[in-house]
Amino acid sequence: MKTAAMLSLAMGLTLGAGTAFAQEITLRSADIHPDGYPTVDAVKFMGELVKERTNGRIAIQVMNNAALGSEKDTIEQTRFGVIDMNRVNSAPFNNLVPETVVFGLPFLFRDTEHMHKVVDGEIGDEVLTAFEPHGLIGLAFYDSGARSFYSTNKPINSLADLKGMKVRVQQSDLWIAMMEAFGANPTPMPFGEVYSSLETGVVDAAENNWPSYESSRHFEVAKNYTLTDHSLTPEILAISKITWDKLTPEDQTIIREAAKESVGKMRELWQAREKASEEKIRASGVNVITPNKEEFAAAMQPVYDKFVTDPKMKELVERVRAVK
Ligand code: BDP
Repeated sequence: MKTAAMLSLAMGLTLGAGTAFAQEITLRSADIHPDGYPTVDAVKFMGELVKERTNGRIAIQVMNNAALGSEKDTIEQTRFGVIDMNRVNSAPFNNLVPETVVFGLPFLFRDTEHMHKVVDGEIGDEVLTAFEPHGLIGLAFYDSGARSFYSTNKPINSLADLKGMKVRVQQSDLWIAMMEAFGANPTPMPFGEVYSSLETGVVDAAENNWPSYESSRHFEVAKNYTLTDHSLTPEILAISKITWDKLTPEDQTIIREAAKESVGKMRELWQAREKASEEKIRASGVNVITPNKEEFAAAMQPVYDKFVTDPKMKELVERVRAVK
């Protein structure tokens, strides 16, 4: 039988002080967001639950502020067990785990309540299970609000204004196709490069929710925010399968449950942050535009034609729509 010390070494994890109750396992969890962002605090909350329930044996160390790299890079490192856990938007997972595409489809969720019902139900569980063949265990979905466009010089008042605009998108074929269907010119890049790209004119626009638009300070350089609410794509919390397989079934259960319990906390934090970010942005004098959303939604058929082709995906979309 492995001793705790050997187990820790084998996992490449931090050793504790060596007493019976010392911390034996430290799971490093990546996030690109700054301190105080709801995703960061939700994983910290999960860490407290895990610590308590393992009598301090397992700790989660949130390495946020992109300390471990951009989302696409950290996903790879998590698959290879270099990083234990990762909180990432679903978009950078789209190419790797095709089932995640469904939650990013434009205007598919009617509202947040609909999205919650879907991700909390059996469809959500199926999508989380779909991570496993790719070296990851999906633990939970976190809220990410609705994404909308923000632009530097030219305000987006209608769909026609997006024509030919260089728009930053997340690194996902779905998102590239979405921007093309909007008539824009998509430029995929990591989140950390967006501020300077907006500032220097590498891109004319980007899109995100209120909290990210605010925390990244993109609102200082792109002062027109058009509330298209085109996608409610959630965040994903996943753990490396390599790390997972080294944990005991009991510890796996503790982690799974704590992740699920952090979802409620995250939703509370999210609601408050969304409101606070919106207030801050409006007070800063950003030109907030309420467009005719239907015009934007009507342009999305090519995205569905391209991504909702096989019977499995068609069925998934139908089932999402059927959730009342
Ligand atoms: C934010 C997500 C973050 C993404 C970012 C982006 O929380 O995970 O990296 O958008 O647009 O809303 O890249």
